[in-house]
Amino acid sequence: MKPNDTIVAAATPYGFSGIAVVRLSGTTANEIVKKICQHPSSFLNRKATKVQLYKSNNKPFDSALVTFFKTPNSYTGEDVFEISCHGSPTIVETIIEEAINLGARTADPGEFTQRAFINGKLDLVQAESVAGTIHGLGEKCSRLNHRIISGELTKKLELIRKSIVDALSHVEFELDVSEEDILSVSDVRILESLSLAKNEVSSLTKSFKEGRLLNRGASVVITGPPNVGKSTLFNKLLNENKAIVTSFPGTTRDLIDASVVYNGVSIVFSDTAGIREGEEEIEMEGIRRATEKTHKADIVLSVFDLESQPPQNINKGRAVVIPVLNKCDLYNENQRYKIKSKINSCFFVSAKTGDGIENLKNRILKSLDISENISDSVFLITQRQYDVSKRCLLALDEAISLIKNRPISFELLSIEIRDSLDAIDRILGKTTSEEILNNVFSHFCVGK
Ligand SMILES: Nc1nc2c(ncn2[C@@H]2O[C@H](COP(=O)(O)OP(=O)(O)O)[C@@H](O)[C@H]2O)c(=O)[nH]1
Ligand SMILES: [Mg+2]
Repeated sequence: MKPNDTIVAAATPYGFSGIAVVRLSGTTANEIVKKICQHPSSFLNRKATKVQLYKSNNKPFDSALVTFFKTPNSYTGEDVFEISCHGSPTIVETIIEEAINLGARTADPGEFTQRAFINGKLDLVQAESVAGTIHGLGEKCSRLNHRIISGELTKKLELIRKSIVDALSHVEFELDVSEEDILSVSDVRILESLSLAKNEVSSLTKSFKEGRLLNRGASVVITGPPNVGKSTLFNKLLNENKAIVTSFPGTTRDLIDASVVYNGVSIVFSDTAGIREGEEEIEMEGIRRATEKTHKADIVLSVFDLESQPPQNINKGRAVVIPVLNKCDLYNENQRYKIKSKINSCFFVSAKTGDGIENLKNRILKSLDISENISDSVFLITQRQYDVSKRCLLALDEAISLIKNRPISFELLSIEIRDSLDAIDRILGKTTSEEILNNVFSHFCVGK
């Protein structure tokens, strides 16, 4: 159902800045902004107008620029106003307060984009990429989300949809006329269209591994016994002194996360409490969190030194484990050679001098297996897209095996094909439930 009220929110983050932008969208936005600006005439579409902002007691409180986007050619599809005021939290709050007094209400997270979706300005994969663009880090992430917002994933999904609809129309035809068990021309067409769709959906489903890494950043967890230099390595990899380093075992008790962009890819490093047994409660909680984080990581750097035990079987979930011998500035060739003969894949670094760090960074990037040239590929980027595309693939697989069996049950075939079609429509948000839609938009920030 189309909303008929007017929403207002700050489009820029809270704080002191050169300018801040307050955005309004809805049927009464025009009236509200005219009153706040005491602007008698209508605002010109897509033109910036210099105005004074007034409180309801007629006292001016700031000068601003108002830009008007007339329905339907606006972000939300409704009348939209962007008020660019001075970047002070008080001024932003006053504008929002005045707008509310004049009948607007504060927008929920993602509500502007939700309205854009309801009004058909973008589909659900495009909306998800709006969130990806804002929250993502790294050039590759921005470029991927930009391609999706521009409609490249949508185009791909529409082509798959077309193949499935083509197969379905032949099945419906066969349902009416076919009485033979021989392979008709139509059956060949059905199989061709379904196989085409299956190949495309299959490669999209596979693309999620890379899409997720690009969109959310890769998680690299640094783990190992206390005092082997995990925090020193963490700081070195980030190029800043974020974690506390001391010579006392058990210094790091909580998880510390920090992001860095390597080669256009965002990587979230986590420094963890060293794993050891029987320590006090706070440290034990740190160790529990470290273990949990390791299970969800993409890569685990399992750090040790010659004083500690080399890494044993780490319970690592899906992660790639890279054993890292730290403090190499203290060890000679012979000592390193001994380790290498035991753990072939071991990396030698000195977090203190920086030796081996570049190699380790390259190894991390290589383990993530992100293609060098992704400039024209589109990937699935959210778990939701991935789950639904797996369901689509399953239905297409079923349909293809049905058509290879004789006699063909066109009724069953039709059900499977409709399921796959429904999955495509769900990815695009054409038939997605209210609950899932709300969940998608609730992850946005307010004002987007
Ligand atoms: N010689 C040497 N000392 C290091 C190196 N990395 C860390 N250390 C020292 O080892 C001690 C423990 O370091 P820390 O990073 O707190 O270890 P964590 O407990 O594993 O986080 C500190 O005294 C560090 O200065 C290294 O590469 N070489
Ligand atoms: Mg530490």
